[in-house]
Amino acid sequence: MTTNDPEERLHKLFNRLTWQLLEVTENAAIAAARAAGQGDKELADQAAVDAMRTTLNNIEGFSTNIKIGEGERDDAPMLFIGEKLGSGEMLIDIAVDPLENTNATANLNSGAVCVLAASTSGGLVEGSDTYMDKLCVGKEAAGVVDIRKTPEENIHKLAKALHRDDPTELTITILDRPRNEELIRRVHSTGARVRLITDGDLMPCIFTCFKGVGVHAVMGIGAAPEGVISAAAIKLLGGGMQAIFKPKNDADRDRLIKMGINLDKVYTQNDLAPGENLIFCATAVTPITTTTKAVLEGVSFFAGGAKTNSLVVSNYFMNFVPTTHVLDKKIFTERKSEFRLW
Ligand code: VTB
Repeated sequence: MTTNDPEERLHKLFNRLTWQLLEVTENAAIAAARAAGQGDKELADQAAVDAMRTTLNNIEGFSTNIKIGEGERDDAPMLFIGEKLGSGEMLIDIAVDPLENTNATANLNSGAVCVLAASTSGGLVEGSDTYMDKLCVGKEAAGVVDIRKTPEENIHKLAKALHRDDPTELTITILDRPRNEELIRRVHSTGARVRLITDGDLMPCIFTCFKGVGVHAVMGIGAAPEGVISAAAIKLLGGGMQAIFKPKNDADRDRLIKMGINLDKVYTQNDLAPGENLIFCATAVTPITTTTKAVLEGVSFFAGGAKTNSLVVSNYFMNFVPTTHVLDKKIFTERKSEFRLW
């Protein structure tokens, strides 16, 4: 059925694109999971990058422009900024982290995810693979906290916004890095509970938008590509993000300025992901957990196939999506009777 209503047409196109992009992160997660547990993070990263590139190249109806890609910072395999994939008519911008948390993948620990955000052209901020100071909170605290204020002040404001008498029931996720040490100390001083993570601040940023998962805020300096990707999801989910770009050296500073980044500005989710139509897809490679929950199960293989679990959010759709992939039809058909849903 065709329609001439532009809004309805866009809705239909974006619904189709959402499922197509889900396939991109699903395929990347399956590829990364196969290469996982070898103690080799590059191997898993390369597998995810290759799967993403192939799937993006084959998307029908769209071509994609990589606006922000991960990997420059640590010379890892990557989808390059400016890389164009596919040959469809409609141009889509993509911010991508083919494999977020390669360390966890290498040793089959929890917290690894294949993730991307997409928008109609111009809807995602272009930025080099640099650092970013982040403050992410859910809806109630979105207009209340201020990244320019002290951590102590923000924690107390957060507690009040979440109707807690004091901060001891709050859980604040922070990347365990020397650059965040001072912040960690100051958050501890408020009595708030700190969840220190070794890698992977992207999904916790998004979980601040969900109730009941024990992620009340993410604070501290992490990577910028992850920041832009999480901004898209936070905008779609109605949470609040504040971010300041933190160049790693003078050359990086110059490059960011040339790209139009204002280093004094506090960027919100709306600045980082200004697009009106956005899509976010994340497929877990290994389980994605918070302090209280396993939010997404990782990839599991069975004879003839694999199961994946994803979080998909767009202007028109939001859900956790479990998928069973038949990868070898012959084996799957022969062994179907043994197949279990979990
Ligand atoms: C984080 C985290 C990533 O990089 O952004 C972190 O989310 C920050 O960079 O999983 P450094 O490791 O350079 O401090 C990762 O840990 C890896 O990209």
